[in-house]
Amino acid sequence: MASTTAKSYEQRIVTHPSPLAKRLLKTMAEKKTNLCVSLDVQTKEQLLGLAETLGPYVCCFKTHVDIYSDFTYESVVEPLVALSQKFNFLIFEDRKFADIGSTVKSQYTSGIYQIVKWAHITNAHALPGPGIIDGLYAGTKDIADERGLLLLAEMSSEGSLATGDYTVQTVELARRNKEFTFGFIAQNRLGNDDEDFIIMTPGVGLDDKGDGLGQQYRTVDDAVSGGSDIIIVGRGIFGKGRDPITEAKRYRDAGWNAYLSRVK
Ligand code: 5BU
Repeated sequence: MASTTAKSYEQRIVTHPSPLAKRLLKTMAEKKTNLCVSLDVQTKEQLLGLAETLGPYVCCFKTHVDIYSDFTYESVVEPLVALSQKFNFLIFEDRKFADIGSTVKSQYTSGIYQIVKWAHITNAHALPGPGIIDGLYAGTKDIADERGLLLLAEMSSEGSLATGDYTVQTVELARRNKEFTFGFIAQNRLGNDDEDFIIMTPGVGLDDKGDGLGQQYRTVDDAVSGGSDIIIVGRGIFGKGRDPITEAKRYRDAGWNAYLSRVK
């Protein structure tokens, strides 16, 4: 087993090059959870309701801010940020930026969402090349709080083109700015042991194999033993007929036990 994967979250806090990653690892160690819940719901009432109920069980909530039908900055972002302080979780806007540096800088900082102001973490495709990292990093210039970027190195969906050499080159790109680019959305451990990239993994589900639209689910044990540091779960927790608190505890326990087995 690679030595990074065998290091505890506490050990990794000390040496990690990214201030945001240090904060995330500290949150995980304190709350004993490596669960990130993906809040893919339709309204702000559902979003804030889940954030309030599930706040104690997660290290992080992931949002798609452009899918809430009644979005306003004041009624969505401000209460979500207040909840993140109340329950000590980070916010990850799954924006998947994919344009030239100058454009992504504007998309990150302005418009109605102003993502950089409130999302501790965001992500980007490597497709456009190094300028996308430089542009997003430039967008953090006036922000006092920690900010971090994940590159999409692999995807969970069937037939994804982010494989092989594309994944290898994405890892190479992340090495450009390790204070900001602290890890990957991926299905496997990536990078060298001493680089300690954080791997966040979607496509995790204990009861389903897929969603009929290309999503593919792996078990928690499979993801974490393969090198995932944080499991991302959406419908497995709040899908139809499920009790979100029961399921969040189940995924949190499964994720934490899988992590403990890895660091043993
Ligand atoms: P689900 O309900 O657990 O299937 O939701 C998964 C979430 O993770 C959803 O918000 C996707 O947009 C997101 N996702 C993914 O499923 N697979 C990927 O490779 C990436 C993101 Br990148």
